[in-house]
Amino acid sequence: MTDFSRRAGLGALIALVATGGQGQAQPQATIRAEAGWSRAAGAGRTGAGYLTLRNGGAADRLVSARAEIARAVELHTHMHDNGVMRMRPVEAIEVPANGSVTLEPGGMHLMLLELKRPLNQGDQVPVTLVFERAGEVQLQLAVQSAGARGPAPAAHRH
Ligand SMILES: [Cu+2]
Repeated sequence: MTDFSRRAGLGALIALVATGGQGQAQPQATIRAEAGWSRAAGAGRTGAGYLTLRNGGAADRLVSARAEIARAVELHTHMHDNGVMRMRPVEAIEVPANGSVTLEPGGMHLMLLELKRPLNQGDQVPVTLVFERAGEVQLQLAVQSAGARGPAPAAHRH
C-alpha cells in the first residue's frame, strides 16, 4: 500500500465518521400523526381523511399530503356560508408549538380526490403528510363504515 492510498483510505474513514455524526445531529421528528381514519367510498369518488397531529416541538404547518390510492390529496376546511357548511381548500394547516390539532368531520380534513380503488371498511390506507419543518410523516387511515362519525366506534360502546 502506498502512502497515497493509505491517506486516501483514512480520508474516506474520516468522511464516513463525519457523515454519521451529522446524521445523529439531525433533529428528531417532532410531529406524530395518530388516530387516522376514513370512511368507505367507491372507486372514482372522493374520500376523506381524519387524524390528530401532536407536536412536541416548534410551531409547524402541514403543507401537503399524498396517498397512493388517490389522484391527489387536498387540505380542506369547512366554513359557514349563509347558513350552509361548505368545504374549501386551504394552503396549509397550522400545528401549534407543543400542541395538537385534530382533523375531524365538520372541520379540517384531508380530501382524497379520484380514488383509484374503493375505500373498504377495515382497510388500512397509507398516507404521507408533508410538514414545513418536520418533513414527511407517514400515517395509516383505518377505513370505517360510510356513516362513521369517529375513528373507533367500538370505543364509544359502554
Ligand atoms: Cu373536503
